[in-house]
Amino acid sequence: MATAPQLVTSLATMNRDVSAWVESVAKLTLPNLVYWCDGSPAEFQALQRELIAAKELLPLNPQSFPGCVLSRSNPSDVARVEHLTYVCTRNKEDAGPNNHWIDPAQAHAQMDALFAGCMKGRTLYVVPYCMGPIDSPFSRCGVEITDSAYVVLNMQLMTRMGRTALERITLDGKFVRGLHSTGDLDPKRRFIMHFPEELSIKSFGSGYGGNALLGKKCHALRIASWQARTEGWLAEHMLIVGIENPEGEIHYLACAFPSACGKTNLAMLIPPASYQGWKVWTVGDDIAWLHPGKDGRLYAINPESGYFGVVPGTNAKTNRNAYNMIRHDTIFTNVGLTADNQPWWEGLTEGTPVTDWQGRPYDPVNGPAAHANSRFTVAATQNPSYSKLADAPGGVPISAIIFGGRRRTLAPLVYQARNWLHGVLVGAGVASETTAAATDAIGVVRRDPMAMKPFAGYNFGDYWSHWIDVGAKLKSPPQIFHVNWFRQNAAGKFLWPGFGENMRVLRWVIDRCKGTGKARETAIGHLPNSTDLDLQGLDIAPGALDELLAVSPKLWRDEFAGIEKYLSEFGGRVPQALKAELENALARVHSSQA
Ligand code: OXD
Ligand code: MN
Repeated sequence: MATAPQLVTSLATMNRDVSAWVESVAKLTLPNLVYWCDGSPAEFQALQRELIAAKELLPLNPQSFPGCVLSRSNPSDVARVEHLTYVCTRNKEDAGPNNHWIDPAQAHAQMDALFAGCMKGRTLYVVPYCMGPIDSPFSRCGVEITDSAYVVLNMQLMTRMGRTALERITLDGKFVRGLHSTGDLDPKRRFIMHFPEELSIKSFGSGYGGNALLGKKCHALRIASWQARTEGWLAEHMLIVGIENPEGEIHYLACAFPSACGKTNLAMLIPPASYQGWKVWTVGDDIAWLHPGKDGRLYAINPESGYFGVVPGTNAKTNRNAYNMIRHDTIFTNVGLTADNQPWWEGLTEGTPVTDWQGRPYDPVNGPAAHANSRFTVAATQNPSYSKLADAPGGVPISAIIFGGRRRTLAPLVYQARNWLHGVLVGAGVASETTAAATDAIGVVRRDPMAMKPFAGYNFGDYWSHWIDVGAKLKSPPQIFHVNWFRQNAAGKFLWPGFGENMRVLRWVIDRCKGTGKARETAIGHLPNSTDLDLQGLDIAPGALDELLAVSPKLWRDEFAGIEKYLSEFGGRVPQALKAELENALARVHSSQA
């Protein structure tokens, strides 16, 4: 482990609550050194140099990837661990069947036993951070204590971190306490525990992104969703993107897709060649905090300041913005290497891997060169499509919410919910084939309401009620849609080209929000006719669009029966209004012939 740069003492006396907590944690974990992070570029550089000297980071080719480094995680620690992630509420029902639960007292005892003495010989880093623009009333702060310098570097890119955050914590008088240690990386001693009633998190035994960068999934989704319910807003697993038309009008969309379904790609999409004068502006690629505004619209901020994106598949054709963005000052985790020390991953069209993500000579019999869940961490400001409003304290007004999933069959390319309540049902019914972002089986369809299955910090029944309540506060609520970029034909070929061409679907979405887009009404909602989508210059197989826009009543009857069964798991916590909406949806699909 690297030794830390010089101790910054001034921060240690800035906030008594934080200092007292740090002291008590140090007493438990027994570190060699306590280091308060100030978030300065000099600090980042010093820590990075130390990790390079300690061979924990490898510098990449300084000509082609200046400022870039490679981290190789322990091979048993490459993804989120949902089966080891808990929400510890006093009442089990409050965590709901959607979360693993342990009694908070027992959870604390179990975690504190793991933390006891775990930082001997290590440095304890104190990482004050702010989720959201530093001057936004919607932002919320936290402090992560960690013994991983890799985590510190990532937190510096992903959050507003250091001195300014600590100043804001002192003004707020409140912060989320996140305690993290990589421990000995033994998967048997790995747990991620959340205590929403106490606004605290304890994470032990993993150094990987979502388990260890506590500002991200643990705070900005699990704890924040709880905070949001008590305070009247929504914390969601959504990208935020602005689409500007040639007349200069911008519509902001918030899109919820399960992990590794292309949120980062959609957030920085490059429109097709025929879309002259259209621009895309990224506000966020993973998380949105949504607040009802005084004007009756819904406003969104991105609580993060960086991207922790999936690397494989990124190339100049699929996502030129991301491809350019990660060519400098980027932390790569678990990618392969070329002979001249450039990062390499599957989907890259140039270069040849000689070393795989575990540092072994590359041999295809061992699997891919880059792990399927290998990641880049990069500051959002490096994104060529970074929105000027990404730092706006009041956020951006949302015209549409778009849910989506990875479905080979059933879900059409796009459809629009009839109203907010129907949209909540569409969101609650989201299902998707699982990906490598978590350590479970891949490719299995599972229910993932609002793409929040791994991230909602409380009972989904209460969560849907809260969604309905937030909608009731909005005079001009966003329109709600569902998309599926992943539909396949009988031969298993994707029917829709995806990536930049998704712009055509977003255009229809925006036209619908403006009241100009045409649609047909079906049993599941409003769908475009093939002539209602802009297909100019699109090369698509004959008949593909008809298949993409088909609604099979038989399959949807089964789907709604599945949703009904799923909702019933939440018993009395499911809002009556949602049950009634489901009954209506079922009745519509039963009486539908087409
Ligand atoms: C992520 C995820 O890392 O959803 O964003 O797993
Ligand atoms: Mn995510």
